[in-house]
Amino acid sequence: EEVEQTYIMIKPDGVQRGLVGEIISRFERKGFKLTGLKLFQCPKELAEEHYKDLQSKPFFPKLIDYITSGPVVCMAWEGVGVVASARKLIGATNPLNAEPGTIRGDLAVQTGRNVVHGSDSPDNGKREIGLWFKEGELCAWAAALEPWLVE
Ligand code: DAT
Ligand code: MG
Repeated sequence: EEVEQTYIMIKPDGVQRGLVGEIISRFERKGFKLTGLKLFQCPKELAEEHYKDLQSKPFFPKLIDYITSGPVVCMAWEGVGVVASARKLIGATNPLNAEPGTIRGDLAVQTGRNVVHGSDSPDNGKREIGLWFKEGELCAWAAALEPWLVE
């Protein structure tokens, strides 16, 4: 298994509903390392760049309105296999199909209000962290508990 980075974002509904602590806790307790964190009002251009692969979808304008409708919490997380593991912690895109125990399965009901984003590949993890964070906003740090999490 490789050490990877993923971009996780609590969407405006997660912030408005007071789920920030709950969501961050799930990644912390799993054993991943937080390397970037900020509350941020996303400009339209950045939302469009982030979701550019979905540009042709009929729901694209609504998606951009949703993501820019209030502050989001931007996070970079690092760890062994973190990209796929974070996707499992988050659950299926449609919260009604997401398993109980996942963030979307426990905390959301609709695709258009699915509270959290997670990168879908290590390459997109790097791309998205580069998109949402400036140099100097990320913090490389040695986690004292690491030997208790990774052999
Ligand atoms: P995910 O967020 O699980 O990676 P995705 O990358 O396919 O899902 O889509 C990005 C976001 O776009 C998703 O979180 C919510 C929205 N979306 C996707 N499919 C949709 C649909 N069929 N109707 C409305 N919104 C949709
Ligand atoms: Mg996606």
